[in-house]
Amino acid sequence: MTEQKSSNDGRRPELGVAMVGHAFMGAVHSQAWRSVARFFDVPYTPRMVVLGGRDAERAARAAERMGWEASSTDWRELVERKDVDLIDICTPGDSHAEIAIAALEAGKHVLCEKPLANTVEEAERMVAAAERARERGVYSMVAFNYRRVPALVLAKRLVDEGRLGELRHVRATYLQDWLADAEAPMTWRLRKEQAGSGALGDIGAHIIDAAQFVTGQTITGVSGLTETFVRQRPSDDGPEAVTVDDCAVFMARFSAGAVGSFEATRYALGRKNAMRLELNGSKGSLAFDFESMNELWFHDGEEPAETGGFRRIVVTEPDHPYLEAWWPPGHVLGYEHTFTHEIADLLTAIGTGKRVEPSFADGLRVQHVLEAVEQSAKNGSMYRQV
Ligand code: SOE
Repeated sequence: MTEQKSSNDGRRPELGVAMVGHAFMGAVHSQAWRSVARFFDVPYTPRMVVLGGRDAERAARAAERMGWEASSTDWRELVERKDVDLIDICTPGDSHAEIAIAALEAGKHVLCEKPLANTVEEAERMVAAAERARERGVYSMVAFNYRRVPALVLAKRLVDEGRLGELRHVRATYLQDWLADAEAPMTWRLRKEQAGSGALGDIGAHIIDAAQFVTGQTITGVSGLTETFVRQRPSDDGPEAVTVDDCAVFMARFSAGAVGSFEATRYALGRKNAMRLELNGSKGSLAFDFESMNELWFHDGEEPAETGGFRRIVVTEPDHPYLEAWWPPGHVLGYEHTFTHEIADLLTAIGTGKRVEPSFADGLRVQHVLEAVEQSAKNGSMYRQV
């Protein structure tokens, strides 16, 4: 449990944070650690103690740029530090299990980027460690940040209130195009041993978790296919084989009867970060596109046809989720705000002892779906129970 420390603003104790990894996720998590206590009434003031990275000079530069007090090249040292209470894991998936389990066993809270792990086996070990740690008041969360998009929290609220009636269709796509150029160089995200899978685990994981979160239903079976369009790419040592999927397309059954269609790709030329979700129910429909993340489209099937149709809700009112902490109506939020929201909820959970989601168990549930899609794809899209 985090011992009370002198706070730098006198009002609340500090929580020492160490972050491992300083690429895109490290940068956006750093923005969240810097801003969370200035916009949300959280029980701790985060102290950005140390940033971990593999290369000493690059880690030192990143620490300076992102606002960390120090840097280190040994994550094991961070896990043992007495002035660190929480480990934030922003590394490729092949190190999530080792770092998270060591941190939890050292009594540190853990925030781990998605997907939770590269395999179900690793995720199961992480869940076991998280459950043991939870009994000692040590908390953990997996960073499916799209659960903290105000429009998707509003969507979940409308589903939970029954405004869509019985859900029939879930249509989820995550469309990017950063690999559409066959000459784009090799990256860790294209190596199975580092990333676990390609578009499926990287961005497919997001729409699997978001669909389960908004609908409140879990995926119980899938039938899917994957494809790798560009099978080798330039690397420092010459052409290197791509060992993961470039896209994944699958159908799904949900636990309360809805049927789903999912697509995750890095080749949707012209689509930059189009994470989209549409739900059709017996009484209404919802549609969301992250590229217009402050808007939710709602069709109220109970509205007379004369004035019916999808209407655009601009999700920036003070009583919309999280918005009270930010700007006046119409002054929209961005991608980085969702990370501040998730860290605010994690700090609140640590301070109040309330359960926080998505838990590592939620991350394991996603891992099971990912594995089922890969197994289905390997067996001629044969239907696989999750
Ligand atoms: C992939 O390019 C990626 O960075 C994902 O890894 C993130 O989780 C997503 O939020 C944005 O796209």
